[in-house]
Amino acid sequence: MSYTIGLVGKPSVGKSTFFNAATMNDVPEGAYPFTTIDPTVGEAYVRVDCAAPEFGHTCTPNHGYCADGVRFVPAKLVDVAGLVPGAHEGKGLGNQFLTDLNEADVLIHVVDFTGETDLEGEPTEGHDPREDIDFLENELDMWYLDILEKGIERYRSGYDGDERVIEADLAEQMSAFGISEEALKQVILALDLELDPDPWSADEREELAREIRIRTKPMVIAANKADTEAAKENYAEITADPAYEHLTIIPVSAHAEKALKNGHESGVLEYRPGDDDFDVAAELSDEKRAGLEQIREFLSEFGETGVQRAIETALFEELGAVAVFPGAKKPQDDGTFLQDCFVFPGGSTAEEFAYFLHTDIGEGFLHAHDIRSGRQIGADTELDHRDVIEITTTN
Ligand SMILES: Nc1nc2c(ncn2[C@@H]2O[C@H](COP(=O)(O)OP(=O)(O)O)[C@@H](O)[C@H]2O)c(=O)[nH]1
Ligand SMILES: [Mg+2]
Repeated sequence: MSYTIGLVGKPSVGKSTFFNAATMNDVPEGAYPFTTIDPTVGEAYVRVDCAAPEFGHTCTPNHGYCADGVRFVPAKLVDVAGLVPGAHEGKGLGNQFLTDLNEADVLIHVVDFTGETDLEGEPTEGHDPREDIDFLENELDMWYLDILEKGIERYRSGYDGDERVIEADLAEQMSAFGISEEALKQVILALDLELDPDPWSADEREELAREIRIRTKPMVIAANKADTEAAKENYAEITADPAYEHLTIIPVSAHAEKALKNGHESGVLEYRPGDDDFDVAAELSDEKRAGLEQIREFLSEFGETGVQRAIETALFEELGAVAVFPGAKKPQDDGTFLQDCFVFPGGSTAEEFAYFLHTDIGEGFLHAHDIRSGRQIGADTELDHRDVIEITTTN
């Protein structure tokens, strides 16, 4: 299992640029956990400080790669094109769009913060990026509402005399969103609604759809093209707007990330994705040098291009995932060490981790060891980010 991150946004905001930048990499051939011929599906990475140096060894990753003590752990990235007004009604690429969205555990909404593309992605001036943010949220909410209404119909068309339970019918109808009956019940009650849809007004149904959407499709906003003055101004204004406080907005220059990765690949410079600086390794024309200096300024202002940060915020902050290394203290006889690093739901226990690794390991679970402290831990112990865990089984 691996998480899927969906890149969404109207046309011309920089989704493809972001996607290409994020999925270009240093990975040795054969080290991909998933290969695909679909050009809109690729392998991006989250950075995790490697645990191997703490044990005085070098890791040998099965997937992704390690660069100077930083593990780049794979995560699936999908370029979900086709967001147009009315996508939830099947307009544009409508249905494919919704299928792709369904599969995404978390979204990165790429927004053109320059205000120089309108809602259809055509050139304009002075467009407010807040409209794009609202637009996507509304589009998702309408999609959820459609399904919610179907769940209410399901409830109403149940046999007379048969005891209907609204949260059960909604959970069934919304199974693709992975929300449990209990969680649904809590959302309904938190909105002060009765556990019976008959008295729910149209506004209340919309509000409920929105709450369910917020819980099941977490998202971050990539404030793209932040390398331009217009985008910087909008970024400052929108992040100060209390109406947008509920969102995590990350300044991004997909362009800069792409340029640095291209430069790295062609040997012109040395750059590790997500770093706040790079080294120029070749003689360059004045023009190229000036371009790179602009990128350097961007990095010093924002700390990084934002591509890595957007991906990592999506998984670690919005989804609350953690990365754990299964492993032993020492390299194996064949020299391999800390080959794996898995990203999975935060709050998972040692036993759940065992099941995550393999059903046999889960079923045979005896106990586990926290390799760093040397302490034995029980089945119910919740694992922390960057734990190194060795599992002992009965078989
Ligand atoms: N200034 C600036 N332009 C960008 C950036 N990312 C993408 N663009 C430009 O925005 C336009 C649309 O980019 P593209 O990736 O094709 O957008 P998509 O339609 O959302 O996939 C292109 O002209 C890109 O060069 C960025 O970070 N900064
Ligand atoms: Mg594109």
